[in-house]
Amino acid sequence: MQIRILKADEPSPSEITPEAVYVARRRLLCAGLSVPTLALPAGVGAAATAVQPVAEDSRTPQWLRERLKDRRLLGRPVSEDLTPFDAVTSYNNFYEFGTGKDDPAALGGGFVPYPWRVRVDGDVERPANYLLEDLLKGIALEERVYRLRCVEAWSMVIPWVGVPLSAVLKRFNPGSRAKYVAFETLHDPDRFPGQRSNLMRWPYVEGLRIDEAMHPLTLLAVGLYGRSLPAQNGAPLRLVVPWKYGFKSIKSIVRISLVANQPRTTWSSMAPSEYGFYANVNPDVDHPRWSQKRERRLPNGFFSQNWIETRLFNGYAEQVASMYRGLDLRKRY
Ligand SMILES: Nc1nc2c(c(=O)[nH]1)N[C@H]1C(S)=C(S)[C@@H](COP(=O)(O)O)O[C@H]1N2
Ligand SMILES: [Mo]
Repeated sequence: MQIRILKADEPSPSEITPEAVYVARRRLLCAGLSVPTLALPAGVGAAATAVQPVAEDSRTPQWLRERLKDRRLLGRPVSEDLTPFDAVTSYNNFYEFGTGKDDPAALGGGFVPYPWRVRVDGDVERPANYLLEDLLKGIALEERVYRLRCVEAWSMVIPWVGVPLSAVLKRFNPGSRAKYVAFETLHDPDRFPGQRSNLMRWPYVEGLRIDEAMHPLTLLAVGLYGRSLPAQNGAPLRLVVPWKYGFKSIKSIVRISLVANQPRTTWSSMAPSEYGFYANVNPDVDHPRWSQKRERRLPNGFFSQNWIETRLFNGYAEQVASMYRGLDLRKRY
């Protein structure tokens, strides 16, 4: 594993590693993990954190196990506690496995996501189908802790493992017509029982403006808690856009297209009066049927729920607000 120097566009040191986590990490290191010690800039001394990896799935291929072991550790962008692995993997939205929160965990067990191919096309060099391992070749995996805020007003804090989407896109030299990036989930009703219903138009699709896609916070995740993505979290490849409502973070991606026009997206096309294309987290714009001022941070307590204030851009305003200077923040987009 490696420790990386934080760049200017990454979280400020003030947001980094509470001491307990740092101490836990020291313990982890003393327990035998070898980490090269690098000189870190002043104030970032305790920046790198490691989560204790959760046991890997026996079907995860060797190439991914190796890559996950080599993940780079970043400073924690959030100081809140991590949502426990059990909650992250048992309370999910993934309608391809059913609409209940526990359906994805219950029905995802048989889903084997390897080998996996992703089509990259549109205004790019070398449009083609790529094996996941080839798509990621040469791009360092990073561990990144992000808040995930669902439009339904619950949230989690998740240690993802992935690569910046920008690093993948840059390999394809997007042309000047590439103004948006469109994403598609696998459409395979044999493997996704939810797709046997016509609840929505399959496959699930999502999109970003090109500057959002190239933003350093935007991640293509292949793992969480130091292991490969469980099926219910979007194995083997999903988007994570931490300043937007969770539905933008499309799961089980098989196609990435660089396109000229704003692509259709699943939720904004199903209910345009409730969900916009941008879907930036905003406590001042309520959903027509509920308030967005607060969110329920999972896991629930035994007798209580943990309600906290929702923050503009999910707390990432410092990093992303400049992309939306022209937008009126009192409106839904
Ligand atoms: N393909 C697909 N992607 C999806 C969804 C879905 O139903 N299908 N649900 C979205 C919603 S509403 C949320 S909140 C997040 C949930 O991610 P998680 O289950 O890993 O917490 O996934 C998003 N990505
Ligand atoms: Mo969501």
